[in-house]
Order: sequence, then structure tokens, then C-alpha cells
Amino acid sequence: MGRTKLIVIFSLLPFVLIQQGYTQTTEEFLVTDFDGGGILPDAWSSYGDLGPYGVQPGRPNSDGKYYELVWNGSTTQGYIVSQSEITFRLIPKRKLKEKNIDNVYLKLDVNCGSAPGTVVNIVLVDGPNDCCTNEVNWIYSFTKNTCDWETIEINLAEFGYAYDPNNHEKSIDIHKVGRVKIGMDVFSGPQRQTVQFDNVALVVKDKVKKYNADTEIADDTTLKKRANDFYVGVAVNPRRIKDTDYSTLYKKEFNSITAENAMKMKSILKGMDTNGNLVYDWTESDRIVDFAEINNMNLHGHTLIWYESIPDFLKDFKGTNEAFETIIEKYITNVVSRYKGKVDSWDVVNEAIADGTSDLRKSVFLERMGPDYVKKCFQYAKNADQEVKLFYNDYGLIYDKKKQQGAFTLVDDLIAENLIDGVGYQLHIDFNFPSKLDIKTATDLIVQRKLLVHFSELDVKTNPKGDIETFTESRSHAQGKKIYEVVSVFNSLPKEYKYALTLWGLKDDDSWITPRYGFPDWPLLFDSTFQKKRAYSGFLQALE
Ligand code: 9MR
Repeated sequence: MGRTKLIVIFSLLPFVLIQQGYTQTTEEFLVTDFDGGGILPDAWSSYGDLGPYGVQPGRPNSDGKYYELVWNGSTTQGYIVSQSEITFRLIPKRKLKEKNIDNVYLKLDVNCGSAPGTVVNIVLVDGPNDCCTNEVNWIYSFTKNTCDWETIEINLAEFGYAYDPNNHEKSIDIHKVGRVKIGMDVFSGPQRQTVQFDNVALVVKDKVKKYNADTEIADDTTLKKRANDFYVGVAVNPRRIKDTDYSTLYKKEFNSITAENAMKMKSILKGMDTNGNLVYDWTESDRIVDFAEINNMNLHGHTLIWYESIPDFLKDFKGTNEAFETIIEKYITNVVSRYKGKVDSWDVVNEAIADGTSDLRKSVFLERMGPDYVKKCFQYAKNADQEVKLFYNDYGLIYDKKKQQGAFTLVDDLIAENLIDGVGYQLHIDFNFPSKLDIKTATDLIVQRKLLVHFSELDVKTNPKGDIETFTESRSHAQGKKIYEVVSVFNSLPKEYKYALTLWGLKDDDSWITPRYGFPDWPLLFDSTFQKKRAYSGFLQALE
């Protein structure tokens, strides 16, 4: 390794925060140190009437070899040339975005051995590997005024190497930097001049977006304002929409709502009268629908069929399977028709796959209507409203691979029948689980099928194991970061597949989680006094 420099190859060095939400990272790829290290350690040759040239051993204060060019006066130019392309494809972990050369630098150590004032040319070359016919060259020149080792970093853009899609000759595929020629021009000065080079490297500097736990929130910013190409939703109930503290925030922050419970079968379907007619109670569901309508909000209907929300009379229904199926058809038809044009999308079936398996969950629907029951329900909904968007909704599809497989088999069957528009991932998740990558990978399964994506019931547990009594700083940070990751994944989806991201409640103390799991928890974006939490700013940051 040449001289005193330590060059870190293939490593990512996080730097200080340079701007809110951003971190500067630097990756350095050593091309050659002339000691056998780097991506292209030996692929250097020279041309020009150079007299003695080549790899010289280190001089005093140097700990290795470097390349030296010597001019003896018989020509004005001399170069050393890397005879192979320096290509990023050699670097397994790193793929750069094409066209983006603003953050790529060529870095090298330069010295002029004997004559200050030597003009040094660094040339990027495209063309045949024969030096120097039919080449397209991009030249960066500078004068080396002092004779000591100096590290030079040149932005590739400074070579005039800008990407130009209309002019292929002048364009650069960033995966391939081209060959590098390093040389000198001598127009005057002493007869004999030398230039030395060492540690040629490519450097990639990225301004990486990163979660910053302490970002200030501008007063006039809201979730729905930031999310300009998808809905931001919240689960509501009829009592809270009448409470001004709640409804003010609902209207300010969100442009979509889901009924947390009021539109489930158990809330709407009350029984059957003596004539065999279904008895409905629309009081609560109508309130939700009216609220959405008055406030011009998107309304996601949740949920037509769910094994956990079945009125008792249906659970132990004494009639035939056909009669049961007719009731379900009537129910779906009635609900969907009643809210036609008012409900924008429905979870038709919720949680149909059993945990840890690819099989349908045991339920009265499966038992009475057979394994096609999901398809039948989607068909009933579609018959009642051709326009409304139909979703399959479930939890655990990110980390439970068997369940995921089962769900997508179901979804693919529905796609084949043209019955489904989207998939809902509930996302009742933990502050440290699942990973961003797993969320992304699982979400891509929806996008690959060209379906709408709904993160439909987002909340982030901060005390899943019950090991804290109060909401700690570190859990608050972790929660903010997890929300940031979730929203980043959602936001990075192609626009046409982003449907909505819905929070499963407004305030921590309203959440279903504490009563269900028995531990105190703080899973939402607002605290019990309606104040925004770090989780809120994590959400916003991901949309910056
Ligand atoms: O948050 C809901 C809670 O208030 C209800 O008691 C419960 C049973 O109806 O349902 C909760 O919401 C669930 C949602 O409807 C489906 N996915 C899981 C949610 C949390 O249990």
C-alpha cells in the first residue's frame, strides 16, 4: 500500500449529519496502489516518448511503490494508461444509479518529482483499448505547483463527462468509468520533469436520506399534505368523530378513514326476523359514512367478512348450507349497495389464511360455503358495485412465509377472475420487527401483481414483551425509525400502486393493543394529550 494513506475498500463510512434527515456517506474503491492492491492492480501500461518511466520504488517518506512519468524533452506528452476499464461491476455490493455521476469522484495522490508548475492531465477514456486512436477523451487538467504529495479529488462531472442520452459518444454508463489515463503536458520549463502517482481510487459520495429522531416539525405541515400521491387514513369510531378534539385532528391530518369496528358484520347484522328477513342496524355505520362524505374523505370499508365478527345467530345457524350462503350473499349485496358511491374500497374478506400455514383458516364460512367462499364473497361484492375497489386484508404476510404463500395463491385466483383490486397488509408491528427489507420484499409481491397496496392498520408496539413501565426515549426513537421505514417503503412504490396508509387509531391510549396484550404501550402517532410524537415526525420525514 502506497505511502501513509489508509484506504478502506468496500466500506461505508457514515459521516456527521449535514442536513436534517440526510447523512453524507462515502464509499471508496481503490483502483490501484501499485503494490498489487485494488480493483485493477496490474492493468497499467504507458505510452509516449518518456525515457525512463514506470513503477519506481518508494522514495523517502513513502511506504510503497508509485508510478512515475519522466519527461526527457523529446515529446510534449506522456501518459500512463489503465488498459482495462474501471468498472463498478467488479464491486458486488454496489450498484450505482445510471446518469448520476455528480457524486462520483476520481481520487489520487500526485507529486511532481522535480519541477513545480508541471501540468498534469487526468483523462477518462472511452474507446478501443489501443491507446490512443478513435478515443473519446474527457480531460481534467491542473497545475502541480508544489513538489509534495497531495491528494486530488475530481468530481467526474468536472470532466465534462455529463450524461447526455442523445449523444451516446458523450455519455457515460456509470457502471463503467472507462479507462483512466494519467499524464503530463510540458510546454516549457526544465528539460527533465517527473510526475508521480499513487493510490488511484474511485469515491462515491452519497447524500443518504436517514431518519433523524429530532427533526423539528413545521407547524403548518400535516400528514396528508406531505403524502401527495396516496391517502393517509385513520381508524375511527362513531363516538370519536363527534368529539371535537378528535374530529379536528382527523380532518386536519387525514384524508381517508376506516371504521375500526362500526362496519363489521357484528355491528351491522343483528339477526333474522320470523319471516326470515335479515335485521340490520345502520346507525353506527351510517355515521361513519356521513362523516367521510361531509368532510370529503376517502372511505375504506372494513370489513365484509371476518371470522371474528359473526353475529351469534349465524355462528350456530341451524339452516342448510345453501341458506347460509344466501344470507351471506344478501348481506354483502345489501351493505355494498347501500354504500355504493360512498365507500371507495372494501376489505371483502379479512384474515382468511391460518397462521403458520398456507391453508384457509377454519371458520363458519369455510365450513358452510366451501373453499371457494372467498371468491364467492368477492363476486357478490363486485355484482353489487362494479366501481368499488375490492381488497383482501391480512396480518403476518411479511414474516410468515407460509401464510404469505397461501394468501397470494388466494389473491392470484381472484386476479384470474378479475375480482380483486388490492391487498391490505395490516402492519400491526413492533418497534424492532419486521425489518425494512422484509417489508419491502413482501410489498413488492403486491406490486408485481399490479394491485393496489394498502398498509391498512398500522401501529407499532413499543412494549411487546412488557419489559417497560413508561415510554422510554430509546423506544420512542426506535418507534420513530420503524414508522420512518414503513412509510419510506410505501412511498417508494410506483405511484399507481399506492392506495393508502392507514393508522389503526389516533392516540396511544385509544389503541386496542394495551387491552389486548395487557402491557402498557404507546403504538400510535399522537400521545394521550393529542400531542405529536417522534413517530409522527418519522412519518413526515419519510415523505420529505
Ligand atoms: O381495533 C379493533 C378492536 O377495537 C376490536 O375490539 C377488535 C375486534 O373487533 O378488532 C380490532 O381491529 C382488528 C381489525 O378489525 C382486524 N385486524 C386486527 C385488528 C386488531 O385486532
